[in-house]
Amino acid sequence: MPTSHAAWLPTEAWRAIGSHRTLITGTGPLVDTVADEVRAACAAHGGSVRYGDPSEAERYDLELTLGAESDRDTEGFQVARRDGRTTVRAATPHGLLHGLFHLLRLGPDAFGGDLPARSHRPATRRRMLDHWDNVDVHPVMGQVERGYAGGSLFWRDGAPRRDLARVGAYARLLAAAGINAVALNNVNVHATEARLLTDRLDEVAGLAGAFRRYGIRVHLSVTFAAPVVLGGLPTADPRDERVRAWWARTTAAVYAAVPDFGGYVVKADSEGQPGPFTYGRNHADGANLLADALAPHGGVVHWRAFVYNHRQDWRDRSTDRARAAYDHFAPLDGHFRDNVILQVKHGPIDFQAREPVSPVLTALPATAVAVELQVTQEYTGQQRHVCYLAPMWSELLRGAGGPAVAGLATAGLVAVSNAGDDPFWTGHPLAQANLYAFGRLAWDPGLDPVAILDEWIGLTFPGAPARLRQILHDIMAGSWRTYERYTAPLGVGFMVRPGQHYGPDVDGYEYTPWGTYHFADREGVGVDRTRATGTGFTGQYPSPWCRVYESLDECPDELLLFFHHVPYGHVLRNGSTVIQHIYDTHFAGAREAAEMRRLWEGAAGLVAPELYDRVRERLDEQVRSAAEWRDQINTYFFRKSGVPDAKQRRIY
Ligand code: GCW
Repeated sequence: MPTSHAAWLPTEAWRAIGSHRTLITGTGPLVDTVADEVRAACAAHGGSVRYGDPSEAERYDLELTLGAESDRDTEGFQVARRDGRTTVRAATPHGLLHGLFHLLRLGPDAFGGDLPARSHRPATRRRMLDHWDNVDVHPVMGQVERGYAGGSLFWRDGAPRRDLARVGAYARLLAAAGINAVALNNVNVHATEARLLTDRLDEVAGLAGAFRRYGIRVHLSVTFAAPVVLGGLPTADPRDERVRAWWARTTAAVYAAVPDFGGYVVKADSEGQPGPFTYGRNHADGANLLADALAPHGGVVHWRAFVYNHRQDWRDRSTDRARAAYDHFAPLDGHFRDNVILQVKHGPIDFQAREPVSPVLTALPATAVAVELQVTQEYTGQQRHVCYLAPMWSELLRGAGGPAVAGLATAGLVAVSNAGDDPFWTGHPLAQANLYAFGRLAWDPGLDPVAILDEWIGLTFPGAPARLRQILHDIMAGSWRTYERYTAPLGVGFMVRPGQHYGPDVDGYEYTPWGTYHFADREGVGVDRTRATGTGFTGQYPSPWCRVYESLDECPDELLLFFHHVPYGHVLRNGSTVIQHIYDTHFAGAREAAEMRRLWEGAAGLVAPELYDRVRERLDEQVRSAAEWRDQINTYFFRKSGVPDAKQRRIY
């Protein structure tokens, strides 16, 4: 395997820590990890480290101390600097590790003027990445479903990869971003992958060892049909005693092999995966079955709420995919065990560049909820386009134009990973920032996404001239908005090539069973989801959002076509008509993509040539693709509406 890029942990980023004298007190495997990190930093930058009792004669610039904070169950830590000495105190080894990475982010500021004592702790307990990695190469989806960064870090062609060093390096990057849980395999669990739970458990144990060194617990995606396909039982009915006993036994064996195992992830009754509906049971019955097996060991089940009819008749206007999660799960609130975490995609459809917040999140006060984001850029340019997603996530978390997700994700944040065996980890080198930013926002949803970007730039390109930092900032900060401008307009979504989900195909999904339609005709476009005349989806929101989204006057422009079918001449809140807005944003978006490429030329000679070339090559594709999007979308709507562009630009 080629050596991989250092991402946000290059040796140079450790200069401040590595050039001072550090004392580490505490014991345990994770404290050893902390000590190893500081030792490596000192070896590179000339500092010194003492691990254990302080020596009388020495004076330390930095003290990392375990066991001096009262709050024993968090991963928190406290940082202060006084009288020329920086101190990090934590009650748990996990806290100490996070404290070390906090100092790394501070850089020289960790050793400058006084810092008043400040406590830090994560907003949520579980900050998790889901891998959609397959063990076997799937005939359609490949080694990693929706993976745009090469192969899997864990498996190749049906066999485990032996390179645990690379997994260890990955774990280290994740820990430095604040992530503490990883689900190893795809939620679509095929035949070989199902066996990770039983006879291939040693592979899980091996990976768990590599992640454990950085305080990360592993989880496994399992198939609901496991008692049948692995256990040879005639049924997987959650009420059947044999099934319950099988799960209890199998789970005990998992914990015998991996004592700190995190739990299961389940996609049930969804896109062809088996589930409790087969047995006339509901999703609380299904989730509780696994929860009961995990409970004695302290494990959790992440039960996905991505349940909808993917065999819908496009002629049927009464079925609305957006309603599905709420319709299935809101009635079950209060019926789940404490160790069930309902894992809900942030939007009601499927990781589009713009969606409202999923209303089911607001309807589960008695259920532990995790919100699922997609770091892998399935619908946002597949890591061929620069699309820095943290501003979108931050809007969702803070509640700009919708309910604030941060307060609803009571049990954590989960995201689909964008990493693979690519030398840059993420295919597009700049897509590393999405992985980093997800971890940082999961730790603290209140962080400013642009500040996170600058932090990532600072760590990844330490010592870079200000000019390079500015170029990266200018290319990336607004790139999600740019992507939104040249793709599907005003929240309507899904105008992508079916199956692969890359590039424009306006009617690609329009007459399919997938429930993702835009209903454009010669008069107008958009999905009427109102209570008054549409599918009634707006009624799933609590006040004030049920009113805001229902009302043409109040609905945010960005979401207009998600909630309403309007004539092309409809005037937006921003003063433009819908059709003119489509033209204007598409010309602007494609122009901005070209501007990104122009800006990148200024980075020549300022970054490693391989990185420069990789980014340039992808920007070429982004510029091409953005122009294609612009022309197909504009032409389509011009032909449908017959309304010319007020600025008379070229439309085909
Ligand atoms: O967005 C869709 C993807 C599928 C994926 C599914 C899911 C893993 O196209 O590839 O399957 O979502 O989230 O389960």
